[in-house]
Amino acid sequence: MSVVSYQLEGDIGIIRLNNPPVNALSHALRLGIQDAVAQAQNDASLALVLICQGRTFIAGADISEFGKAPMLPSLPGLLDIIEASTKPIIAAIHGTALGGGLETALACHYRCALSSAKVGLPEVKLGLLPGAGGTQRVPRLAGVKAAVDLITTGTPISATKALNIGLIDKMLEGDLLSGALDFAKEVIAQGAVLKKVSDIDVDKTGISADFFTECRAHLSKRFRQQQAPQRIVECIEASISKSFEEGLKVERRLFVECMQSTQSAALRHLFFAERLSSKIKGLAKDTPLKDIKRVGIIGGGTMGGGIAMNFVNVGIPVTLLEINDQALQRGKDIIAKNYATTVKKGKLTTALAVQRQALITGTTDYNDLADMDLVIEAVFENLAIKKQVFAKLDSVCKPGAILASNTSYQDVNLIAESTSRPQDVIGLHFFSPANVMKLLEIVRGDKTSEQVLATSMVMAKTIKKIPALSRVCYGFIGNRMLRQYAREAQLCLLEGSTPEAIDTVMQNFGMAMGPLAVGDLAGIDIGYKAREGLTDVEKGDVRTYCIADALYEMGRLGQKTGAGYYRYDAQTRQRIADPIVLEVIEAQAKQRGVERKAINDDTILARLTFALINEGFKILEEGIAQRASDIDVVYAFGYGFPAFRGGPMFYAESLGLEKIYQTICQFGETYGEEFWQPASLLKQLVAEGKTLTEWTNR
Ligand code: 3H9
Repeated sequence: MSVVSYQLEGDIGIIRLNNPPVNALSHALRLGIQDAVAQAQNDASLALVLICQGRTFIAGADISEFGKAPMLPSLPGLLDIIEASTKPIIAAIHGTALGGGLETALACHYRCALSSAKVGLPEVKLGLLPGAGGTQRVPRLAGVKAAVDLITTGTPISATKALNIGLIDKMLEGDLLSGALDFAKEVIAQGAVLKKVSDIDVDKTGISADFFTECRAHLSKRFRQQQAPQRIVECIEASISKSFEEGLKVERRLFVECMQSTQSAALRHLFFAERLSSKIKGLAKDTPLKDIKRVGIIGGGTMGGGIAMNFVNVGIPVTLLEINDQALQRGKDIIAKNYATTVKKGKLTTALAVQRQALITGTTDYNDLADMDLVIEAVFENLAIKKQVFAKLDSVCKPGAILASNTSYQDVNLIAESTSRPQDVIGLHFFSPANVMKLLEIVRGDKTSEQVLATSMVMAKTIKKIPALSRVCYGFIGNRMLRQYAREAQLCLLEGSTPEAIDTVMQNFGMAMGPLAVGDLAGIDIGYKAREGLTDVEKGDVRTYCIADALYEMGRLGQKTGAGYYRYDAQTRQRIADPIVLEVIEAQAKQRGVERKAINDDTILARLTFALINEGFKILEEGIAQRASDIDVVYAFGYGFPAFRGGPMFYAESLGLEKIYQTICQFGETYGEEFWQPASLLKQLVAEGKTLTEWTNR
């Protein structure tokens, strides 16, 4: 079936697009629209309606065509043709008109939309800018400030807002096609005027001389190191200082620059990685799913409470189990406090917050979990306790219920063994704060059934999480890699660096926070207590945790005690470098016979990131992760790795595997082979001259 059809209905020509799933502007679609517009110029039509079939209006340019040889007509070329039509074209929008989709609508002479529709220019999230006139047409319709806001945030807006700021002309309810046809008749009745956005002058009122300088400064803070937001400002600035045609030239030049940047390649990689991570290799698409209508959560602490919020936020009732009434009340209070914060921020109404909390039932009786479709255990991180909980669940839960552990480290296979139904046991590793963080690591036990796996993937999407599949190993994908990253942070401290130097390097790299500031936020006691359950061999080299242990023993547990790797101002919570910490580090170095020497920023960066990458390769070669891009998803959505670097594995590829391999070998000689053994897969790819992408697609 053709992706574009054209049909005359009375005196209105209807151009229908049908390119599932999201009507992306592929070459075939562009060609089809071009032909339809050409055909309409010579027929009896007086106006044209451009409408899409399926779930949405055009969601943008076809991202999978980026980086390939251009095929005519280009999108800007097509939009010139649309705007030059001798008959007015009316875009009829439903679903989401995004990126090149909205730009297509803006090149039409009129726009109508269902009130449920959204419009936006999300290119910035792909490291791009709207490259088909968006930066020149939005300021003409909506003004400069609204344009800066819409295009630099990339956040779609509602049809109501779009109507208010002038991006659409008419809001419709009910059947879109009949509403659009009526609107077309109105346009014809009023003389079929060709309203071209490019003819409008940009309104400069209220735009001060330093408006754009302030925008740039604000954006360089908000989107640290990202190039696209700055270039967007340059385009919008051109919209007021230059003609439409000249402005388009600026936009085109900067769009091409963005398109060729590593930042955009990284963000586009993550776009597809995010969608691929929910697909399980070897699992049939039609694997039957289980219904998840009621969820039980064991443990009402920060984690359990946060997990509960995810379900009630999408209308799934939760039964929260705690050890006694007091603990239960504490749990409910934490949830209430979280909701109160959301309401205070204006992100939720009080009524909705109350409605959601009403979906949570508290209990101290395991028998109340008998009817649950899914139970998630979020108790203390201790294998023996978890096994007891699962044995209990096995005795009370109905057959077929999914029994999940929110463990960060424990062996899901051992947990499963404490039940008579290991096929129903799975790891669902949420990240703190669980109601906010996007990532959900789904841990597949050796016996976890395909049905439980497939259901968990769908459930993750239902609660708006991004899932990534991991096999069982200590720490799974994320924390196993993090351990190596933390190892290098500790060794750098011991060998000559400081918390501030390390955190600054990693923040400048783009991490949301440096590793030591994260340690203070999470609590230094967490790692200490986790180590208590390990043998000396499992703990690893004492140099990798002696400083943390020393701080723990001094009662410096991080932010919660006002001191850890830093001191924290009691009022402002501002972190301050603390000379006592340096004394602790120096004392530990002396005790371990380590001579402290300055370590430069490049070395700190390489040591920390290459430790992550090397472990990522090991995780791949062992089959713990399904694919390299899943590791990137884990790090970008769960650990604050800068999205514009694409995740650790994409970053490795962009640096070149040979360079990483050579540096790791050299680190082995300098810092000890006990820490630096290149992963066999890395070694193999370098020897074969292959990239990670080639290996993934093998
Ligand atoms: C642009 O327009 C540049 C122009 O300014 C200038 C050009 C010169 N292309 O997200 P979903 C696929 S840049 C290709 O799961 P949802 C997606 O990979 C673009 N493929 O659905 C997935 O494939 P699969 C600006 C695309 O309902 C399937 O569609 N636009 C594209 O949760 C379903 O996607 C954007 O950035 C695309 N543009 O969400 C919008 N979009 O099934 C990007 C989607 O094989 N898209 N696919 O895994 C979105 O934000 C969401 O997909 C959308 C639907 C909200 C539309």
